[in-house]
Amino acid sequence: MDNGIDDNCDGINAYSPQVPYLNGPAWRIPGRIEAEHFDEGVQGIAFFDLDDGNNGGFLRNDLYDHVDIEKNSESANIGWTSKGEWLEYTVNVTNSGTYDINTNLASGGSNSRFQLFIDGNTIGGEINIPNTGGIGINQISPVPVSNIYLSAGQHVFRFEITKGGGFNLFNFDFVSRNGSETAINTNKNPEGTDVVTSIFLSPNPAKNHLNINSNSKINEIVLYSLVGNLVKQQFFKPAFIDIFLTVT
Ligand SMILES: [Ca+2]
Ligand SMILES: [Ca+2]
Ligand SMILES: [Ca+2]
Ligand SMILES: [Ca+2]
Repeated sequence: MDNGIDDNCDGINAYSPQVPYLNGPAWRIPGRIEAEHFDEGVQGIAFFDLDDGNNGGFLRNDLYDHVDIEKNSESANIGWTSKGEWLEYTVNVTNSGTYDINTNLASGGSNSRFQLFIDGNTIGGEINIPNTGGIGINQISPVPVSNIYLSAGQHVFRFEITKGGGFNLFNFDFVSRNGSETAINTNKNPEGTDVVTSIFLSPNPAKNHLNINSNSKINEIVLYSLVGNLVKQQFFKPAFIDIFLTVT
């Protein structure tokens, strides 16, 4: 007889669902996802890390948090990376279309590989990680996976290390190849509070000059061309700014 009670539930190992970081909204695509803002959940559900505890001791330090996160001079990154480890991010693709995914990482060697997934399906092939000159924040380089079709709506994006390790992982940029658009992103800083950013670009699209203004502090601008090539990356002292960029 079905009494409505699951006999297998002992009431101790509470089911921990996979939800976006800090129970917030899914990360918007196109846009940037910080690597350390992987989903809430437990080992094997939202992430997999090979050793117990957070070796970097930053940001996420509950008993069940095993991913290794370290503070850096700008925000935070995943460190102590190894083959077999993976991270998942619940994302919301605003428009169906073709995207480039730049994985921004820093590596002192060239013996590592990663694979990206959407909803458990591989996207692109396994990608070789180049030697970017070291694992520091000044040695970050984008590793592209290009021309990926993503359908609109909510999905789970996964980054998985399939060979090697020892690199530092900073963030992912999802760049639409369907045209430039004004980005409005809600991000969270390492302390978990919301940073709402509205970016206004004019003209849009731009050819030689681009005006950028924002309603919150900006410390980095990354510009891509309509075909997804990196045009310019510039760091600023965090400030409320109006920027006039000359793109050559
Ligand atoms: Ca999962
Ligand atoms: Ca760990
Ligand atoms: Ca690790
Ligand atoms: Ca980061």
